[in-house]
Amino acid sequence: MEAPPRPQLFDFQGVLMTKFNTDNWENVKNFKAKPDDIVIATYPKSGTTWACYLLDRIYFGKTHPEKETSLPLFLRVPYLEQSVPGHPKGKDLIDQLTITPRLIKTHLPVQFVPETFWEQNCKIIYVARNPKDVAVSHFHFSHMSSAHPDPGDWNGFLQRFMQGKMAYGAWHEHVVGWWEKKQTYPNLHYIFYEDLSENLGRETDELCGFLGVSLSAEQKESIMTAVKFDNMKDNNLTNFTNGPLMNLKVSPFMRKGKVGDWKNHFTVAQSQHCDEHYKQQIQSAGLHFRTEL
Ligand code: PPS
Repeated sequence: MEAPPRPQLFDFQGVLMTKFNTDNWENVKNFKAKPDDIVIATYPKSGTTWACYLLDRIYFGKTHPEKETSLPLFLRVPYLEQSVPGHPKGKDLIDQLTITPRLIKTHLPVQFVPETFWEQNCKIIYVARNPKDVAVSHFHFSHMSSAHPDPGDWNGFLQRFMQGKMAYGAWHEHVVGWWEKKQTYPNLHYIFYEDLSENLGRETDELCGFLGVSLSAEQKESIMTAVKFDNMKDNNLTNFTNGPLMNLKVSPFMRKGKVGDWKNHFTVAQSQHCDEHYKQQIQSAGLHFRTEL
């Protein structure tokens, strides 16, 4: 089937979205969570897939090896609000899952999360990444994925990114909204991509503490190997081979996987402008992002 044309952004209840994430809204809004569902929430391009695979390996590395050899990660950890013509809807994929816990991916800003997840007190893992690397990753992704409007040139893209003219709205509103939610919702574990990059073992231990899971040394070792960038890049079940609306020949999904790749794209002026732009909003929320390790 031919890919549908690139979508437009439109104002959806005060946030810019595309129809590929809102067309199934009534069903998403009325979704019925189970108390042991686990949600992985992020602003796009912040390490979602990495966290999804980490969770998948923590829960199913030993007990469901057959899933590993047959189903790609995007079917094992469905994308709740995804609704793309010719592809199964995320919500329906979740309903078809027979495993426990169900792992659910979303990019929704916190105010759009279906009530059911709060009512069921579900565990939620939020991954945040610094805005410069997110912008670069998003720029390349928007070239290869027709799920987003055409990115145009880098400078224009960066300006629109800083203005919040992206699907799911402004980066800073997303990371701050979820950060504020964490202050009142204890079942939310907030992780930084940069911390995962710096020390995956330490972050996995903290994550397992939050989840109430204990791993043997052998299990942990095998998970650490599986979720390494190079291994996920070579793994057709995690590298989005046959991912919806993607052309991996334009740019691989598993592109660089680094902290600081922004230095290869930003001019000095763009970098200063970006730092200034986000400083106020982020600092006043008590958040801090590292842009290099
Ligand atoms: S999406 O489309 O929003 O779900 O994308 P998302 O998975 O959030 O982000 C994609 C970026 O994450 C990088 N990535 C990783 N980095 C380090 N280690 C591992 N294992 C890993 N897996 C994915 C991926 O390469 C994208 O970042 P860039 O900077 O483009 O390489």
